[in-house]
Amino acid sequence: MLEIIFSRNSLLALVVSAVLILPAYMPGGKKTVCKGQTLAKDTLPSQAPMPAPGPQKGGLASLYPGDEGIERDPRVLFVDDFETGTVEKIGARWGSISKKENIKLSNDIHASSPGDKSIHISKNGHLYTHTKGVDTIYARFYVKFHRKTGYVHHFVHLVADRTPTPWPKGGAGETPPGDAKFSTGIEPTGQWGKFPAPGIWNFYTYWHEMKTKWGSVFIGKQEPIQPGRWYCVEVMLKANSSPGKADGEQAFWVDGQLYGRFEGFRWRTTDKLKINSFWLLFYNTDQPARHNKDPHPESRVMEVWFDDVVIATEYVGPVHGKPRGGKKKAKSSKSALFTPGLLLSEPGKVVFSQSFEEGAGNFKGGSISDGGVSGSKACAFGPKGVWVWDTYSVPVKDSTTIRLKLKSLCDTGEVTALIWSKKHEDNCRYRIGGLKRGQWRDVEFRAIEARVGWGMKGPSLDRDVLDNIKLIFQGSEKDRVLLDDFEILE
Ligand SMILES: [Ca+2]
Repeated sequence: MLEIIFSRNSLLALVVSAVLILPAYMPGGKKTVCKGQTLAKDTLPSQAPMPAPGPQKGGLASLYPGDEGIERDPRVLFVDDFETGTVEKIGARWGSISKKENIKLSNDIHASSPGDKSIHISKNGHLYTHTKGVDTIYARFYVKFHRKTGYVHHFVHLVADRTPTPWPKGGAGETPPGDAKFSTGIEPTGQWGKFPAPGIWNFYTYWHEMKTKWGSVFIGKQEPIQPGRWYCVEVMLKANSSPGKADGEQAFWVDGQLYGRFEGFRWRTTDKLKINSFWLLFYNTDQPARHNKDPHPESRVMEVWFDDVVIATEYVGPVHGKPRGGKKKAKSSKSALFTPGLLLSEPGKVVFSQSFEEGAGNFKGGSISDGGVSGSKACAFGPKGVWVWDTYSVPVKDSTTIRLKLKSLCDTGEVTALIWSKKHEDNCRYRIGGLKRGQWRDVEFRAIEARVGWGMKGPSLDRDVLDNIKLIFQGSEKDRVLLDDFEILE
């Protein structure tokens, strides 16, 4: 999954973002300004069960010495202290792990650690998980880079994803639609060789109003990260309060000190888009060594340790004090994606289906053929496609789902679904990739994932009516793809 990462080409982005958005935190400014205080009060839920401790009071962690029991606080969304289970079990509860062979448990722990273990990633790897969708999120984690670390390509991300999948989606060099996705990464950057590896912390951010397709960079306090030293890092991402308002924010703290705060973002165009994904990512290529003119990239050791991840709707802060009962283990969280319907409403009942046993029905352009699923009949179609019109009519909601099975009988690996939108007077598209010759592929997508434009960056079918579909592919006239078990669910 790691090949689908963003790619940094951000000199231009840096210049653009530095001009357009001034950081609220000015290096060298008075520390007593501490806007974080106001921030925490502003985001306090009116029925908070306990007073919300802002950064000045040590955060949620100050209520739970040694983080003991912090996972039971209703404001806490996800906890992992890496004290429980093997790497495989950790990957299973997060929902997605990549390059498992590079990930190990370690006895290297930070000075305030209430436990015995951390997690260690060498070269490349990730853990990816989901929380309940929220409008404001804080993610605190401990991190240490190897004392011989080089520059890092991509690092830890927070993501708002309208249609979350267990794995991180691609998006390198693509501006995400404002109703579908935004993300921010807290990353070390060498700033083109200005700082020794791994550099200083910065945000690397993708949203629909970013000024270049490679995202934007936001620099906070320019204090070089020391290799071989544990840090407590905390990231806040706050969505804009309504689609028309540019009052979104992002901020980060290092060892409890505010290092950067940035305001004025219209992150999203619908409040149906929530922050719901956390990506503990360590991604390395040889590109950052080149960009930072590292004279000795061969001597670098690309390794990192993480520990004590706490994700909450309020400021968490560094681990405070010791657990009452000595060493402790948290009850580790599980991905919110394991709770059906929590992040995305489940598909409703089947409102239309066609299995081609009694002929093509209202499907045009194809021909009935043997070789369907489990010895049944299927519909074979060529590059010009197969289509069905005015046979069903379904108001599009988040739950509206299209299911079908495809088998390529030729070399084409991709079929495009075209759905005509009366609202937009244009085709909405959804690309179905990864087809392998001679293999059935189960396809399921949401109607709201189909979008106008070749790049699928235009408006979606949201609140439209789904009453047609056409499947096409690129190939020669003789090429065929089989379609079977087509279904529309409410
Ligand atoms: Ca631990």
